[in-house]
Amino acid sequence: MSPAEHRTATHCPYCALQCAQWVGPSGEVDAREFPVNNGGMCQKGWTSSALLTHPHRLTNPLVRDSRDAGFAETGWDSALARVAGRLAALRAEHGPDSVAVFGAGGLTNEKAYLLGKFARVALGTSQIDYNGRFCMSSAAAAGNRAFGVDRGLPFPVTDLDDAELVVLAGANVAETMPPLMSHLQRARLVVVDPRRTPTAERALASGGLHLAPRPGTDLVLALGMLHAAVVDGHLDPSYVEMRTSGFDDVWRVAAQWWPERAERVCGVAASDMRTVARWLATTTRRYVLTARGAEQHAHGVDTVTAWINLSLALGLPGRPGSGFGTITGQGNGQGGREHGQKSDQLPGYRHIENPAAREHIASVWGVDPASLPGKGRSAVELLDSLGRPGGPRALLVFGSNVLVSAPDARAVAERLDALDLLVVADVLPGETASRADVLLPVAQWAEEEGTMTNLEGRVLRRRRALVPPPGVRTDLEVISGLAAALDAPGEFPADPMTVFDELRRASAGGIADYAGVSYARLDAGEALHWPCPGEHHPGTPRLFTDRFAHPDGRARMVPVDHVEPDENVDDGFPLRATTGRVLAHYQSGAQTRRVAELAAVTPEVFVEVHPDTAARHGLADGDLAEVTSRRGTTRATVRCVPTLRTDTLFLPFHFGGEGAANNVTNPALDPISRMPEFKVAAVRLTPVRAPATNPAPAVPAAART
Ligand SMILES: Nc1nc2c(c(=O)[nH]1)N[C@H]1C(S)=C(S)[C@@H](COP(=O)(O)OP(=O)(O)OC[C@H]3O[C@@H](n4cnc5c(=O)[nH]c(N)nc54)[C@H](O)[C@@H]3O)O[C@H]1N2
Ligand SMILES: Nc1nc2c(c(=O)[nH]1)N[C@H]1C(S)=C(S)[C@@H](COP(=O)(O)OP(=O)(O)OC[C@H]3O[C@@H](n4cnc5c(=O)[nH]c(N)nc54)[C@H](O)[C@@H]3O)O[C@H]1N2
Ligand code: SF4
Ligand SMILES: [Mo]
Repeated sequence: MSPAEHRTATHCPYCALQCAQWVGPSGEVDAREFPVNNGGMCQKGWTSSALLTHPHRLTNPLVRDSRDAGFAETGWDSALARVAGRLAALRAEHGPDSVAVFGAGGLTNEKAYLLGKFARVALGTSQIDYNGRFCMSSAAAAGNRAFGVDRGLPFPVTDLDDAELVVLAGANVAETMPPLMSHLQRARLVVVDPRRTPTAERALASGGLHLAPRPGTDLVLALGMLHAAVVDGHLDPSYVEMRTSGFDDVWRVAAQWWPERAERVCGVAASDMRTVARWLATTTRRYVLTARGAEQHAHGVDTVTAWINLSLALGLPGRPGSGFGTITGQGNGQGGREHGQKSDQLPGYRHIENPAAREHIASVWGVDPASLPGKGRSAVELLDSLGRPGGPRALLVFGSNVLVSAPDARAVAERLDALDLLVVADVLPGETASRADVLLPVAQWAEEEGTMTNLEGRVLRRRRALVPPPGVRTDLEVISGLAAALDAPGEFPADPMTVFDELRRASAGGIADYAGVSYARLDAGEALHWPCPGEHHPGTPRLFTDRFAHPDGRARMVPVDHVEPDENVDDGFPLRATTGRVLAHYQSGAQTRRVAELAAVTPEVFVEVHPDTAARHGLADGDLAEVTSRRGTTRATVRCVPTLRTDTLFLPFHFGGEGAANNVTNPALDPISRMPEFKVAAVRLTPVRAPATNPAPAVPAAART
C-alpha cells in the first residue's frame, strides 16, 4: 500500500454495509477501520479495484442505428445531442410519459436526487422507478406502516455487539455481508431459511436454531411464534399498552395459529416456535432482523409485518439493547429510496401526491408545483409497459442490469426490444448495456465524489482517489449534460457538493431530513444518521427510543394472515425454486463475473438440489439440468445439498442468458410494495442429456464378434 498521505478514505462500491476502504493512487484497495466492518472486507471488496482498469471497461460513448448493427464510437456532444433529439421528438409526438427512467439503489444520494429531478423537471415524465422495488420495497412499506418511518436499521450495527439473541429471517449475512458477522459473535442466532446456509451453520454453532420453512411461509411461522409467546405468558403487556395500537386485532388472527397448525403449513416444528418465543421473551438484549428471504414475496409486506408484530408483542423496538430492523442491500439501498427516484416519491421521503410536498419541492426546484407529474408505474409494471400502446417508447437506465435481475427475463427482453430507444449509462457492457442504442460510459466509485447512506441510515462520504479515464463522465455530468441538451428549465449542476446542498434543502422538513448533514461535517469525521435537521443537530443513531413516527407516537400492529405463494405446485411443476446470492458474486454479476478471482470461486450457475430429489429425477452431482417454470428455463449444474429441503431448489441469480435464475421467476407483485415474488416459483427439474460428442463409429454387423 502506498504511503498514507497518498491514499484516499472511501467505501466499498458494492453492498449496504459500505465497508470502509483505502484506495491508493494506482487504485490499490485496502481495508480501513470503521465501525461497520471492524477493519474487514469480503472478497468482493478486496478485489474491487480489478474493474477500474478492466479491458471490458467502457471508455467512449457508443451508438448504433439499429439493434442488429454494431456499436460505433462517438463523442459526448454528439451522443448527448442524439439522445436529447430523439427524446424531444418522442415527447412531442407521444407526450412526456413516452420517456421513462430506471435508477438504482447503488447510485449515490446526489445521483438519485438529480435523476428524480431530471425525470420530473427536464423530461416532465411520471415514468421513473428503480431497482429498489426488487430489493427493499416490502420492508420499507411494512416499516412505514408499523413505525411511520422506514430506516433499515433504526440503530447502529455496533448495538448488535452485545446482543444475546438475534433472529435472522431470510438473511444469509455470512455470505451477503460477511464483516457484519463480527458484530454477531456473542449472540445466540436463530436463522430462518429453507437452506442450511453458512449463516445457519453459525446459528447451530452458537447454540441457536436453524428453522427451515417451506419458501413463502414465514408469515405463518411468525404467527405461530406470536401465538406461542402469548399463550406461554411472554407478552409484554405494559409495552403493548403504552407503545402500540392494534394488538387485539392482531391477536384475533394469531389466536388461530397455534404452533401445531402453523407447523402443518410451514414445516417448522411447533416446539421450535415455542423455544424461539421463549428465548426472545427471556433475554434482555434481543433483535429480530429480516432480509430478502422474508421480503421478496407477493405477500412480503405482510410477512415483514408479521415479524414486526412479534417484535412489538415482546417489546423489542425502541428499547435500549433490543430492536427490529431490516438489513438493506445495495450500497445506497437506504439513501436510494429517500431522494425521489421512486415513482411515488419526492426528495426527503415525501409523497408525490401530497400537495404540501409538491409545493415545497417545486419551490426548491424553481418550478410551478402544477408542472410536477404525479405517481408513475412501479419497476416491474414499468418494464412490462415498455413499447406497449400507451407505454413508454424510450428508457434511460442508470445502474441496473434489468435483463438479468428483473423477474421473468424473457418478457423483459421482449419489452426492451419493443422500445424505440434504449439508453444505458454503465461502466461495463453488461447484458442490458449491450442491448442499448446508446451506451454512455460512466465513472466508477473510486473516481467520483458523493455520499451514500448505509444500512444504519448513516451518511458516508464516497471520495475520489483517481481521475476517470479520458472519455468517461460521471453520472452527474451525464444527467447535467442531457438536461442542457434538452434545454430543460431549472438547475442541473454536475458538481456533487452543489447537488448535495440542494438535496439538503429539498429534504428539509421531510421524513429523511438531511438538512444538517454537510460534506464538511462528514469530512470532519462526524457520524451522522438521519434525521439530522440542523447544522448543530447530532443526527439520530437510534430511532423510536421515546416514540414512533406516527402522529400518536405509537407503533401500529396490523393484522395479517397467511396467504399461499402466488404460484402453487402441481404435477407439471412439482418443486419450488427459490433464488438468492453467493459470496463471490454481486447482483446481476455484471461486475463480479469479470473479476478473475471471483469468477474462479463461482464460475457458473448451479442449482442446489437435495440428493434424494436429484436421484428421483435421474440426476447426480455435477450433471447439467434444466429448471423450468411456466415462464422459462434455467440451465444449471446440479449441486447436491443434503441439508436442503427435498421440495425446494435454489438458484443464484448472478448469471445471464440460459443460466439466468430470472428465466423462471414469477413477476407476481405484492399489492402494496409492488415487489416481485423472486423467492418462490413452481418448477420442474429435468436432466439435460449431453449430446454425444464422439458418437461411436457405426460398426458393420459382420465385424462384431
Ligand atoms: N455476496 C453478495 N452480497 C450481497 C449482494 C450480492 O449480490 N452478493 N447483494 C446485496 C443486496 S442488494 C442485497 S438485497 C442483500 C441481500 O441479502 P440476503 O437477503 O441475505 O440475500 P439472499 O440470498 O437474497 O436471501 C437470503 C436468504 O433467503 C433465503 N430464502 C429463500 N426463500 C425464503 C423464504 O421463503 N423465507 C426465508 N426466511 N428465507 C428464504 C435464501 O435461501 C437465502 O439464503 O445482499 C447484499 N449483499
Ligand atoms: N431472482 C432474483 N432476482 C433478483 C434478486 C433475487 O434475490 N433473486 N434480488 C434483487 C435485488 S435485491 C436487487 S438489489 C437487484 C439488483 O440487480 P441490478 O439492478 O441489475 O443491480 P446490479 O447487478 O448491481 O447492476 C448494476 C449495473 O450498474 C452498473 N453500475 C455500477 N455502479 C454504477 C454507477 O455508479 N452508475 C451507473 N450508471 N452504473 C453503475 C454495473 O456495472 C451494473 O451493470 O436484483 C434483484 N433481482
Ligand atoms: S461486505 Fe459489502 S461493503 Fe463490505 S467489502 Fe463486502 S461487498 Fe463491500
Ligand atoms: Mo438488493
